[in-house]
Amino acid sequence: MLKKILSVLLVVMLVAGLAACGQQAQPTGPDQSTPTQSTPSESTQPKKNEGKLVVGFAQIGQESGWRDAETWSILNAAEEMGVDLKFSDGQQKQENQIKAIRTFIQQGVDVIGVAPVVETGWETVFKEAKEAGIPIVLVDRRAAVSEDLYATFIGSDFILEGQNACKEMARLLNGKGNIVELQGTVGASAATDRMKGFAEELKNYPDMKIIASQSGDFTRAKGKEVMEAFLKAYPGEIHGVYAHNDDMALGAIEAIKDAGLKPGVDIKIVSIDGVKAIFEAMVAGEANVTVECNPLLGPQFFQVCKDLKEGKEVPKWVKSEEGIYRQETAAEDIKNRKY
Ligand code: GZL
Repeated sequence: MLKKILSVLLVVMLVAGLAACGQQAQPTGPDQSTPTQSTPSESTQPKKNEGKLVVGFAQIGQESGWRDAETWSILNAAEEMGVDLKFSDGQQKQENQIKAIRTFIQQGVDVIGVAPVVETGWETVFKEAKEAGIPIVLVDRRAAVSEDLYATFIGSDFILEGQNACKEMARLLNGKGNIVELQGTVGASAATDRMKGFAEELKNYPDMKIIASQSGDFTRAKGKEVMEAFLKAYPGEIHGVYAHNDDMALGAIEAIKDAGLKPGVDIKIVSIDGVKAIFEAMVAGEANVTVECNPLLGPQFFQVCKDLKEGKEVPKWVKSEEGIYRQETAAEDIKNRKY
């Protein structure tokens, strides 16, 4: 539903020619509110950004419910905190994000935020931002650049998320069984480190093993497609699914049901994010665990931007605090979920 509203809004805004750089997104929030934001074109660029904080944000795209929640949080926080936000939707392409960053540099924003779709390929454009005296803030994903090219990383400990997912899978399988892994976008820090963390922890369970791994690109559709292939390749041999995000797990659940099996029972499902749809699946008994990855980073992001504009020191990593949610308490937990 959120996706449908988002796409309609996107079309409306594109027709209205509001695209400043890349596509603009205006999703409604978890409470279905639609935060508005000014995306002034070049001509209205503030001279020296007196007083008002002017921030450019190069978002990845709209690939998952988690991403939509993060976008909503950033748009909503900009409105609540009086930030002049220039927002670009990269449609999951690095070249669009790089283009947007160059536009923000020309516009003379105070701070540039980016959620790097992949870890590599940022050196040149980050150096351009540094030469222009504009700090870069990494939001929710890391970039493989030297520390002097970004002010801070605001996001989760993906290795810990992978370790926790493995511990939960071991609890569900009593430490014994075959697991298939649905990996996130190839080259994305969230995928690389969630894979690393799970594999590290797996060494403690000699009777549990990953029999197949493949990228589902963090999307529900690809997650279903990959799971269909796994079920054909390993009939009756799969005991658990480890998905790097809930959207791919939801796709896998569809595939398992289409194959006449019971997800959450015949095949245990452990994923990461904590979006509402996975809580609904857990309430229905079709998923077992979600390891939370907090997308509501808007307020933290703009507080860091304000601190940077005022010349304050910021830590190199602003870590998100997150929990682990299980089927047993999902009916209660779902009442308090914000996204
Ligand atoms: C994590 C974020 C990941 C989510 C996915 O910080 O980058 O990207 O886990 C999203 O749902 O697509």
